[in-house]
Amino acid sequence: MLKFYYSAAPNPTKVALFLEEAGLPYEAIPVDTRKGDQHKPDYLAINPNAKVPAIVDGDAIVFDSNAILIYLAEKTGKFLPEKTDKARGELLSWMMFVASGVGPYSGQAVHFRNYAPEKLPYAINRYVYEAQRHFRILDERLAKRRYMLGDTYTIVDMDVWGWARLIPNVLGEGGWDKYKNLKRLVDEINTRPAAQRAIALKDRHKFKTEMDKEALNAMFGHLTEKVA
Ligand SMILES: N[C@@H](CCC(=O)N[C@@H](CS)C(=O)NCC(=O)O)C(=O)O
Repeated sequence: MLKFYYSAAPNPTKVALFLEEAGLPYEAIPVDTRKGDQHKPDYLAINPNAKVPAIVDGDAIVFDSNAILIYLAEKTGKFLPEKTDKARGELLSWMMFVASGVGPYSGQAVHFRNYAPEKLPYAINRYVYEAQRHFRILDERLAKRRYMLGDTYTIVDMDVWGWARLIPNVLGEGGWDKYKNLKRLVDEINTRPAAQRAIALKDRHKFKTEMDKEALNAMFGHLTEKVA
């Protein structure tokens, strides 16, 4: 059975959404990143980047949420747009936009707003600005179509949902104010039973919730190693 290495964080949750939507049987294996499970040799053999999610599907190992979504969609033939060059171009472009923009900038905005030991106005402004800019581009696209690629619900919508559903955590209070179209998509996906099962998956295992010294050191290697 497909093994799904996960935590309650946004990137694993979008993969959980796909698995639930597609009805694929899977074994959910917790990786408690606040306890440092991501750095254990057994897990590093699956994902050398020491992050979740990852999957093991027979002899295929896939890490990075965006790669996993593309892999699973192509393997099952589900949640893909029509088979045209135009649609494939849009699919890949928006998947990479989320992978290289929405995810990293949202993650850094959360980091500098909530976890950095010093409140650095320059860093907070840069990452919140960039996160906002990326969400605005998604919102503008969704002003003209129901889903990211048109009339069909695809992995791009799942990818977008992963971080967009956490906009208040990323941007702070009032975070949703400027993104009505994006909110419409997130609200619609939230009502899907598969999304509710994906969000509830974390309750199957007891993950550490405290962000104490052990958790900070496990997740933020730079705290214990000065390189610059
Ligand atoms: N590009 C990767 C990013 C993965 C990532 O940053 N995962 C976070 C959870 S959302 C994680 O594992 N954090 C624990 C850590 O950094 O130690 C993806 O999309 O899967």
